[in-house]
Amino acid sequence: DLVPLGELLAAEQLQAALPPRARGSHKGDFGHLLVVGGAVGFGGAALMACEAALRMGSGKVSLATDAAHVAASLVRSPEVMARGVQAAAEAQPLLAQADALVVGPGLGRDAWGKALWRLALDAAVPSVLDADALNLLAEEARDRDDWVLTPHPGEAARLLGSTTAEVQADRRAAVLALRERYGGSVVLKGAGTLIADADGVAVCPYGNPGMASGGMGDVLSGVIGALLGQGRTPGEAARLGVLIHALAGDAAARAGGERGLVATDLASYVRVIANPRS
Ligand code: NPW
Ligand code: AMP
Ligand code: MG
Repeated sequence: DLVPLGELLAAEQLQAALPPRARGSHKGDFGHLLVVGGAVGFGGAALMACEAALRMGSGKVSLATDAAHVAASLVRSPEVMARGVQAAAEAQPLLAQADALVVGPGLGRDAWGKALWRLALDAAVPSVLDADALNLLAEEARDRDDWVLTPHPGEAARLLGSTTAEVQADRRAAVLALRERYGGSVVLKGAGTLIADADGVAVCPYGNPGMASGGMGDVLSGVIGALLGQGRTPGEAARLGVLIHALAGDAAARAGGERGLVATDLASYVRVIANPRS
């Protein structure tokens, strides 16, 4: 373990990467993100990705989800343009408007999820693939330069046809193997998240065990998707998104403790971290 894992991400990088907005900006300057996910029982995952994206500065956020979730989503987050899609083709007009996609939070792997997955991947829009979009990718491999894959160790194991223990035993080898096989930029989550992109491997030294609770990864996918929609390259979006998400988790833990930290606690801190002061 004397071999450096890769470049360490540093909080000091944020200020240069996140300058103040130009005074004459309008929402069209900050991208329209579409989140595709939320099978019955998992509507929260997709909605948390939407809310995180808004806090990361997306100009507009749309949600394509099971129709059962639309009313509740509007009550909780009226900023999100939530649409119920039964047949996957109903998502086509939404895909045509999007500058970036997040595909996968709570998507499921049944016929509905699979059909939406196919349509979204064929849209050739810069994308974050998370959760079930990764599980489906493991069943039907594809390779693209313009996506960010965000597996946790269990999803990474499915993508590599190995086990979680094998992934964790050599996380650097695993993240490089994922990038080799699937292209794009790859985020291997967990304590000491690794990012493999065209510039090599980066390590995130921030984040804390309070973040080991359901929905934290869904928030990360929204943060990275928002950055993709704002014109960042997949590598930039992955590195910056991981850094902001981890620092937001640390700020939330400082404020209220690690135990009992929940994913929706992060949103307001994402906003604070995304507006660094000089
Ligand atoms: P084990 O066995 O626990 O040790 P799954 P999921 C492993 C949605 N959600 N280090 C873990 O290992 C998601 O978006 C919806 C080591 C286990 O084997 C998905 O669509 C929510 N191992 C869907 O649910 C909130 C690790 O991975 C496996 C690890 C299923 O996603 C929750 C578990 O992963 C959730 O986000 C680590 N750091 N991390 C909602 N409110 O709507 C993971 N593992 O089987 O892919 O299940 O991640 O819960
Ligand atoms: P998911 O398993 O998809 O919900 O993703 C969990 C998110 O929380 C990822 O961004 C992880 O890196 C982060 N996370 C979970 N546990 C820890 C930990 N012990 N230290 C740092 N980050 C963590
Ligand atoms: Mg997840």
